[in-house]
Amino acid sequence: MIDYSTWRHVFKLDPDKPLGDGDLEAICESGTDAVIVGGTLGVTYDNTLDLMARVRRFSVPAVLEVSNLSAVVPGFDGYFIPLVLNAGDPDWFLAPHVAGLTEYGAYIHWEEIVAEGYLILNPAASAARLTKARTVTGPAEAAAYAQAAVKLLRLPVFYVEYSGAYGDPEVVRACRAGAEGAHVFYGGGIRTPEQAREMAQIADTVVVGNIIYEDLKAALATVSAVKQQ
Ligand code: 1GP
Repeated sequence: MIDYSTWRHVFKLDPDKPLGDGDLEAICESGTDAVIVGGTLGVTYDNTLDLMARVRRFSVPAVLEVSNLSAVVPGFDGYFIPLVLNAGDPDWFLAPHVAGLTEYGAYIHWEEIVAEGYLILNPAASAARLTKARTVTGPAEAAAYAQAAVKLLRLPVFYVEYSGAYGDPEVVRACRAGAEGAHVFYGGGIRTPEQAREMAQIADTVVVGNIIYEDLKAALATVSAVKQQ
């Protein structure tokens, strides 16, 4: 069973984006608590397998955030399964999950699976466009989504997803309050130690993604910012 309860900082690596061996080593040996492999576009079995094999050379825990049924690669420590709570296209809420279970349901090691209530808050993010994510009107509605995920659906994880944009701390705080009892991940637009620290004061775990590919040094600086809190 993957234990994410103590994670404060994780890096999210996109199988579709190139990363040299030296940079990958720096990420995996940075002191981060885990590496999440995941992306929205261009994720394939081959590029996911390749990245997993490379991450596996290091001792950092590695999980796959499943976004594409054809790219479910065995060998990760765990599998995060997003349920996009504000998907405007209902097919994105549960249809892919049912399709996957129809095919592979008998082979799944359930102790490796973690369901995430996923709230997409940046309308410009690829995942928002793909799922036709509904606009969240403000903190009150964000809190309601969190309550729906945690209190109604009893999901163990709530993921506040601002992918590509730095989030509104008020909204994240509302999610934190609504998701009481669940583990809250925050991801989106973290580029500085200050931003990492700010979101780490609200969420249980902060996720750092894009900046890895733009400014590795800045990405690495987020680790100690979160850990020194
Ligand atoms: C993306 O939440 C992660 O799924 C991290 O977001 O890439 O904007 O850092 P960024």
